[in-house]
Amino acid sequence: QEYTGIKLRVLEWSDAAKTPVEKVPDNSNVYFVAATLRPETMYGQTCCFVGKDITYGVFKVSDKDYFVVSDRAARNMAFQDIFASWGDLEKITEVRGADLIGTTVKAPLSIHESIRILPMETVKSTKGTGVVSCVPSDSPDDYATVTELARKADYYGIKKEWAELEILPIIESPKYGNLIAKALVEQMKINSSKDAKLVEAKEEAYKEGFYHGKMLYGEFKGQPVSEAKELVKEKLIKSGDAFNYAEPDGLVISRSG
Ligand code: ZZB
Repeated sequence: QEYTGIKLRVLEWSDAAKTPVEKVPDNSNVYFVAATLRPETMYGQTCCFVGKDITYGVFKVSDKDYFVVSDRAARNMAFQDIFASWGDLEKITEVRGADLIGTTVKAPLSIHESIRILPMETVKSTKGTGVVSCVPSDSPDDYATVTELARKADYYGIKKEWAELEILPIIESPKYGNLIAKALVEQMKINSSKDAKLVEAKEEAYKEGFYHGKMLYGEFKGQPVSEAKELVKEKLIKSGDAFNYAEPDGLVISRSG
């Protein structure tokens, strides 16, 4: 699987993360790295998800830069020229996902200056980086999760407004209008972030967006999604806000440990 790793820079740590991250030198840049297949949607990021029960490592990338990702992702990255020296990993500290909730980050291209780290129950520790950028306009899983987080903010231990940032229309499709994920979630009567119908909704959102979607926002406004995807990705890589991150398939990973 070929992902784009998006770098979301930490602005302020949550209280619970402050002690574990004391080990990271002052004045460093620390980034949550989200693995995405949809770089063209990054304008619409409203939060960033982690799994509460996943343990994240803070890994040294260079003297100034550190990444927050799962151990598994860091191990893969070590063999892709992402860290300073090939095959070498330097884990500075660890933080549990639950303790990261509420941290604020600056997400590249997002219309929102600052977004929060929030919990998502369906984040898989065995996929990507264990960090997921939330784009509720175009990802049905994300739309279902943010609406649920806002509805049950107390239960999730967050402030309601953290999950209620404006949802920006980024892509228009003839079938579902300018908020594909919202339209699908409503049409398919999905009312939980764990609804099995989300698998089908995601497939449909991918297809509709890619084959029939047109950009409504940003530098490539008016262009088909199938073209804008690569262009936005290149732009993010050029500005240093993203990099390519490839992942061996599940079988290989389970064999090599
Ligand atoms: C932003 C985004 C915007 C995404 C969108 C999708 C969509 P796939 O298709 O199963 O390979 N993701 C990444 N890592 C994880 C994880 N560890 N656990 C759960 N979800 C994860 O999944 C790739 C997509 O799933 C990634 O792309 C990421 O969300 C999420 F508008 O990033 B995406 C129709 C989907 N739209």
